[in-house]
Amino acid sequence: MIGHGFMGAAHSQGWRVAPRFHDLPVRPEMTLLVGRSAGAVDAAAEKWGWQETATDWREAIDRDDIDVIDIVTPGGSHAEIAIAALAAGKHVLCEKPLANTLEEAEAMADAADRAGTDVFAMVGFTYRRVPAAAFARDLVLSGAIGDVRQVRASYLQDWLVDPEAPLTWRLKKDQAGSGALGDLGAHAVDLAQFITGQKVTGVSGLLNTFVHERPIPLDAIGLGGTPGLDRGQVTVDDLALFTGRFDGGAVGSFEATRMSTGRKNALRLEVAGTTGAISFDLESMNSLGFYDATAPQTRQGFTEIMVTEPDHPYLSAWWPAGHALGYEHGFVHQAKDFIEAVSEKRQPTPSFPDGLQVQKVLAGVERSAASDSIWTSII
Ligand code: 4PW
Repeated sequence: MIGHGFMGAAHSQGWRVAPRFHDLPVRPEMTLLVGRSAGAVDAAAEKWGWQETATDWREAIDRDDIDVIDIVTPGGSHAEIAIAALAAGKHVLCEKPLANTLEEAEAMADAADRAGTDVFAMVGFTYRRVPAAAFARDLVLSGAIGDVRQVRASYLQDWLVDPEAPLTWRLKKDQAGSGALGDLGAHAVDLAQFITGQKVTGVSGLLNTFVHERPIPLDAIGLGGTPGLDRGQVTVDDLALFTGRFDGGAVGSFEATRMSTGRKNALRLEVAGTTGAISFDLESMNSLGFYDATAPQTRQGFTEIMVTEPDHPYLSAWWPAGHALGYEHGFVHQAKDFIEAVSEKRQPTPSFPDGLQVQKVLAGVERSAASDSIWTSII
């Protein structure tokens, strides 16, 4: 695994726990953890259970005993590492968004294609693996809400409300590609497409930055860090708002921000169809709202389905009915799905072309937001 920040901790949990709860065809060995600072990577490896460490990612690519490269670095290095790994015949799991730019994402999808039919690459849109989200897709694709007409998707967090929150890499375009758009909006787009089975074909967008300068951090802790005395420029969006059309005829609205006061990790999706609707909220991730418009009128209303039954997606491996799961289980399911697909020589999803398609949506929003011709001023 290359990188050992917040996502490094989450992915480590995935690799470690997946073979202990799920019956997998092979058991992953957590061989090598790579990070630029020797002290920090050693400490992370000790804490999360990696056998060895290195300070140069090329060491992982060069080793014959490593089959999978997991990339959890900031987006600016995804393309270089993934392309080198695929050229060396390694399977790749890469954190989202796939890359910082459309060009990089295209090069990554090409590299995955060139790697041949026995080498696989997947992008880490983990929330697909939350059981309630996977169940929402099952419901929608089985026709339980009829034809999908409307999608309302938002991903709201609030860790950047404070203007003194430090200028971490997620606020720098060269490292993160974009702000809330790529960090959170990418998840909303992937989840909307996954649950509806439809692809976004066009967008109209607005991006806004509320706080233009922040303290440069002295260290990195989770999503934040300790603010220092020097200040630097924020070079990404704080808020992305956009509408989109889907290839199956649906129309959607999307909102992504890390400045929505009071919302901590609210990835929400409401899908309205001709005979019903579903409503998902990551902050209540063990349940799913379902409305059945074909039920007798006197009994209609959104029902809260507890998605904690063994017959719900992923849940047969866990606890008795009603015993809830949490954030990290998505990463366990991601590791499970990746290991199963790769060892059975099947393409795991979402593939790099799937990641590229989301990147096209992000790039479209940026183009639209920068274009005066789409914005209609009324004053
Ligand atoms: O899944 C989310 C990420 O894409 C997490 O909640 C945090 O926000 C970390 O990065 C983004």
